[in-house]
Amino acid sequence: MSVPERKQGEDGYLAWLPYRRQETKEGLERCKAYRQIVVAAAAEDGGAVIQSAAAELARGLESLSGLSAAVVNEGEVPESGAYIQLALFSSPAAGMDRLFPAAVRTEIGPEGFTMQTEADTGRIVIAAAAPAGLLYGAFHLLRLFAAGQSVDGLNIQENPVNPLRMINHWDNMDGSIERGYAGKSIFFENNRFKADKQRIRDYARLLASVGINAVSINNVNVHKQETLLITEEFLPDVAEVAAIFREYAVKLFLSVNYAAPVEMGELPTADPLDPAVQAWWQRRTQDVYAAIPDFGGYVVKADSENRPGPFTYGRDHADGANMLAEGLEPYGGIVIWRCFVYNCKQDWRDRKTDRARAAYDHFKPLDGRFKDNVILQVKNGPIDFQVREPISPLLGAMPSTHQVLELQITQEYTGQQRHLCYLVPQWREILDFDTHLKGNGSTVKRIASGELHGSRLAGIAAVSNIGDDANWTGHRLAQANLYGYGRLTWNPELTSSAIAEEWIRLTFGNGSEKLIRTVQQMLLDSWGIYESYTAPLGVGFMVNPDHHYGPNVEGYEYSMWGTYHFADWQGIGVDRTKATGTGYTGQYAGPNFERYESLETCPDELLLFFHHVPYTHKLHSGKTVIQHIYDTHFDGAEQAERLAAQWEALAGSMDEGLHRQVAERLAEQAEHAKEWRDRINTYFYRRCGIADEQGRTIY
Ligand code: GCV
Repeated sequence: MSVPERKQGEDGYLAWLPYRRQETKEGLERCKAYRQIVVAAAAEDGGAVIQSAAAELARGLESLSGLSAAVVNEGEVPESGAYIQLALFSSPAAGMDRLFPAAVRTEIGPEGFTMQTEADTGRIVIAAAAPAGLLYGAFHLLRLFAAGQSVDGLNIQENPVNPLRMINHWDNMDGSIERGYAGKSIFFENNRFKADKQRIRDYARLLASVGINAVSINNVNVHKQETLLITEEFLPDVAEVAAIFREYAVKLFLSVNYAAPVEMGELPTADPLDPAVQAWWQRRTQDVYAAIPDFGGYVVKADSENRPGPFTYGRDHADGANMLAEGLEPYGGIVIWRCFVYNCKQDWRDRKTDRARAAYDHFKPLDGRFKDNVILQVKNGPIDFQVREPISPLLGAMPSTHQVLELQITQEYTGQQRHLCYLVPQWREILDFDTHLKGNGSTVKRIASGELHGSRLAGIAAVSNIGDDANWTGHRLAQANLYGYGRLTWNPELTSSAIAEEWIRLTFGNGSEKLIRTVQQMLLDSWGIYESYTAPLGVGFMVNPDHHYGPNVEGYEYSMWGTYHFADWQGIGVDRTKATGTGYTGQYAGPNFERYESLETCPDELLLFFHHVPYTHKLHSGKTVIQHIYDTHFDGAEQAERLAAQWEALAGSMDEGLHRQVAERLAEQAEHAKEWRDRINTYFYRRCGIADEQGRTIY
């Protein structure tokens, strides 16, 4: 039976899984040939995930080929011709020992897969030790088909590099999303779970398709209503959502309120060393596991930005985290304890007090005190997801403690999905950064994967950028960030450019080389462009308070102690050196400490993060700081216009509605970039009175 050609992916709902009809005869023939999927595994082997894998293959090939595809029993295996077989290593599929000898099998971890095309029959066998591997293998194969690649002679072995590959939602039960830029929550509305769960299922597929294996569904700022998620009132709903994610091998976590026993009026204290508090959490945790036997665990933000925590009782973070961990331990659950801890009311006028120091100062002394089922979640930078920050010195600095790296996919400080900002290049830089903690090559990616310190629990988590907008992310091109996050977390060696190309091909098809190359270049340039017209030289925080959108040089919300970056008529920047400043540089290991401490070696792009300098200070680029500010802001605004023009040239090569939607956002970005340019340039011109060398108009 033939499947009618349908609109594939125009509104963006199918994201990178529209499985567009293959454009070439060869590609089409290939997809037509592989429309039978055979599962060789017993039902008790994790049936639901394997069924998802088979169903995804059938759905994908049907859409790619325009003909119906089917999952067939082993008994109905076609005698000749190609088909796809999904097989666990333990299952008795024909030829398994020959295709996957012991040496190959031992290379495949619990979530990995191997894939081979049998030379004589053309059969493609995807094999794995466990169901999740089959699901990831199925999506991998679909990527090859969709990109129009040959599947002859496949011989692939893949394992995810990071054990935990997680998405954190900052969704509230009233349906709002903290730092959400693409509509409302897909989970909650009116202080309850949404009745229609189809969208959650569609989301689970998207996550699994890029290898995500864990999700927390509610905001780390846990308000009154979300505190109740671990009670009998909401656990049945949580269990229903967990079951949907389970079919796609994604484990569910909840953010919990540290003061829940008090908030719920059940105890007078949340002191972690109080036996009544311990028993309370054990009881609650038991209830959670009764509802969801494979529940992942708790995510906790404590003692930060007015959230409750163990400090109230004179206890530290290890006391707090361990108490929760004890309750989770019998069930294999974990505590993900966030290190985004700082005192937002701190007076920094002494020029020694420094928010950037906080995470390291709080947590480093606690190394070795956390239970084995606690992971500390550390933001990539010491401040807060700015367009440019140094790497947090806490990453890897606690060799006896499990850590997970935290990134932000939602574009809180990078244009809020109204501006184009492809973040994969930023994440690559973070992952490739050498901390030198155990000699050269002690990169963040080796810390994140757990390899550097031999950690049992490790990985990467990131704040989600999706909502209930038809296309999930508001800006259609912002989908590339969610896609890229998953792919990079699976394999941090993938290049930004390769990931961009994959995403473009899957999203827009392979039909137009011009479209592929143009969008790829736009994505790759976008972070640099955004950086150039916003906060210069790593200084950060020049956004409006609270909502963090748009330029405001003195807009830091905790500015009651003066400007964030000490800009006056002579100079700008924060002296974070050990010699004369806050001493923050001393938190870095040897070579990095020296590099940042010295004005001579500090990289230009982070200069104002580490040093206070006169506007006339010469950068390595040869320009003065003030001229750099003027130049990058003029240039950035021009480049933002160029992005819009590049997109304009693609009119006619895609659905009109889609083209228009992105065009509108790019036009808005170009206008807004001018506002950024003018506000920043004017501010600094008025502060220092130094004219632009090129005599351009500064308003
Ligand atoms: C969820 C920043 C954001 C907050 C966020 C916080 C955090 O301060 O602006 O919205 O709160 O980080 O990561 O906990």
